[in-house]
Amino acid sequence: MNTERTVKDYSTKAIPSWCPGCGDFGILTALKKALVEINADPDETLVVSGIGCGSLLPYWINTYGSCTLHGRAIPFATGSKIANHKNNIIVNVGDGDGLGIGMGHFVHFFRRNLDVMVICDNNGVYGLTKGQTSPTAKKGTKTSSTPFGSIEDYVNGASLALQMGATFVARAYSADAPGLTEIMKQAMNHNGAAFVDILQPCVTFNKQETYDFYNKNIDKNDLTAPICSSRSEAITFCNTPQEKIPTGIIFQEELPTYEEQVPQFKKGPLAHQDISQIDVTDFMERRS
Ligand SMILES: Cc1ncc(C[n+]2csc(CCOP(=O)(O)OP(=O)(O)O)c2C)c(N)n1
Ligand code: SF4
Ligand SMILES: [Mg+2]
Repeated sequence: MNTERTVKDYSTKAIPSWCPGCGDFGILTALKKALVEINADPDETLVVSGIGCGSLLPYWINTYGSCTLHGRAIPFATGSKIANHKNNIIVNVGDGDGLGIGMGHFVHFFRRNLDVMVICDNNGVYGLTKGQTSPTAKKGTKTSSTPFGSIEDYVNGASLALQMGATFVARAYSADAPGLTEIMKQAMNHNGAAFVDILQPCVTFNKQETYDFYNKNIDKNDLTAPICSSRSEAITFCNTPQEKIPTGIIFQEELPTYEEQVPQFKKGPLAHQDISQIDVTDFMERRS
């Protein structure tokens, strides 16, 4: 345990405007604790989100932060990582943000294996716009947009991330503070693209996946080792209906990251390289 920084170093004076009891509070607290555990320098940490209730998180954490456009957190974070690959970059998306409008970015992101952690505030609704059914809502979910129950089946973010090459995939519960903190810590320590699906009760609009529901239906796995030992086993595991919802580290493997394979990064982050003396005349002539 690091003693150099405390949660206070990542805290802001402003108080979150989430509804009392919202699962997003647990995510913010666990993220701060995980940053303490890895002793992350707030000046070298960037939290990027899109638009949504959970996506307001960068306002209330004392690191660099950006609330981008709805569904566009991942391309913004990718550009930031390319510009300075030494920074610790966290992407925080909602289920609508990451797996609805932003799904194209979500799937391509994982095949690149950039060393970035993506967390998804998975509440099964579009919270900010008053609780419409989101892509992760189970078939039959009743909300204002599907009053007779949704007809479509749901998107399984963990399975999708695995199929696209994510090298660390986990599922956590926002009310399990120690478990979520430990999973985030391991995801940030992992060298590669990590995805953490966070079951997050929306106390205002999701009347099915409540704290009571999750407290009864979660199967908490030990966090000392991944649940599955191969990618194919993990994909099958995620796609097989279980009696209870498993949380824990589903799969992890070490593969070369995108950053390690870009020759230009060997001299250090692009943002720190002196480009004042670069002569592009030859390059421009060859292109004309
Ligand atoms: C391009 C665009 N389309 C739609 C919206 C409206 N909008 C804002 S947030 C949101 C959904 C948020 O849901 P989710 O990502 O699940 O986050 P939550 O609020 O549940 O945390 C939508 C549709 C928008 N801001 N921009
Ligand atoms: S609407 Fe739901 S997700 Fe949004 S702040 Fe309220 S409880 Fe949280
Ligand atoms: Mg949502």
